[in-house]
Amino acid sequence: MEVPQFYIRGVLEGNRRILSQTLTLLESSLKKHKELSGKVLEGLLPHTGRSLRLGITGVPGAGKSTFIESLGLDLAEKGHRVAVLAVDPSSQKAGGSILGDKTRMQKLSFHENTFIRPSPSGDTLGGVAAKTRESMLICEAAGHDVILVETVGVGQSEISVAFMVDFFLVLMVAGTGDDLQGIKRGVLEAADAIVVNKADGKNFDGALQARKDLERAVQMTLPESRIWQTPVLACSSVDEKGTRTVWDTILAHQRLMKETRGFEDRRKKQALNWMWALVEEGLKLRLNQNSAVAGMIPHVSDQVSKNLLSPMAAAHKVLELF
Ligand SMILES: Nc1nc2c(ncn2[C@@H]2O[C@H](COP(=O)(O)OP(=O)(O)OP(=O)(O)O)[C@@H](O)[C@H]2O)c(=O)[nH]1
Ligand SMILES: [Mg+2]
Repeated sequence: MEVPQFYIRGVLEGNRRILSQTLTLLESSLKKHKELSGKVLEGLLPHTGRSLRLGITGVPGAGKSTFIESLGLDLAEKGHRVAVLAVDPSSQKAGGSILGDKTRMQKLSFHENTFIRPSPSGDTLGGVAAKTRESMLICEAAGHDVILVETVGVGQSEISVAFMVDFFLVLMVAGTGDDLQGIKRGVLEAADAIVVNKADGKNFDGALQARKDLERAVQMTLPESRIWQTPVLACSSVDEKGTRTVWDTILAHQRLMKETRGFEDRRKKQALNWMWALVEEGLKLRLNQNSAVAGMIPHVSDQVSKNLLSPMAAAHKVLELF
């Protein structure tokens, strides 16, 4: 096993092979790997933060990967260094498809300015999200200035991604009428833009109609007082340059956020939320590992289930021991 400096230097030099190795190290659950990756991350931290972090969510098949390939190629051609990461809760079980099928981003994966990393595996969504967040920092240290995070919008994963990016994009497809297609309120509130994809060929008219309907629905749902009014756009990820209007919108958002200090505030808030999430996770872990607590749990659980002890009193007992 190498020393931290090996990884730190390699990443800072933008060495792809070492960047990959560092991400693999980060994903390992072995204790010694965790310690090492912790040191590597600490060493890289001063070199992070200088990228635009973009999250893309949408139902399976909405075209997230195609969109990312199209936008990513366009940006890479302009000289940006693009990294693509994924949070895929389904990859823990069988059949997670995000970035699994490499052919979907073949062009992007061969470009010299890009780096693509499939979803890390993990026991919990929290674990996968944590690794994605740290992977993002490592990619930034390697000089990537645009990070695209793909997540499938089926559960909580999109919310954890929304909390780690500067711009959160919800990709939709036309076809289900004028409602918000089952987008959860939390997701809608977190969205910085909603994009109706596949606005091409025979879908074109339908997509434009869906865009209008969604716009109305968004206006009715979200308060007008926000600094940034979530726009609803339409695009085609298979047309050349079809994602450009979306990118222009992202840049306009970034300009506004930087003018109003919203950019820093958002990142600060995310960092603090992240810290507390880690504290909570750590506390739970320690609680579970505490032998005194473990010893009393069966008895206390039994009493609570038999109504001999109130849940509140039981919780106090457990916490007092800790
Ligand atoms: N016509 C058209 N087809 C598209 C467009 N974007 C994606 N597709 C097609 O839609 C299908 C699904 O696209 P993907 O990019 O794999 O979708 P995804 O959202 O990444 O799917 P998962 O990763 O499985 O959740 C593919 O057959 C794409 O070629 C588009 O803008 N127009
Ligand atoms: Mg995909």
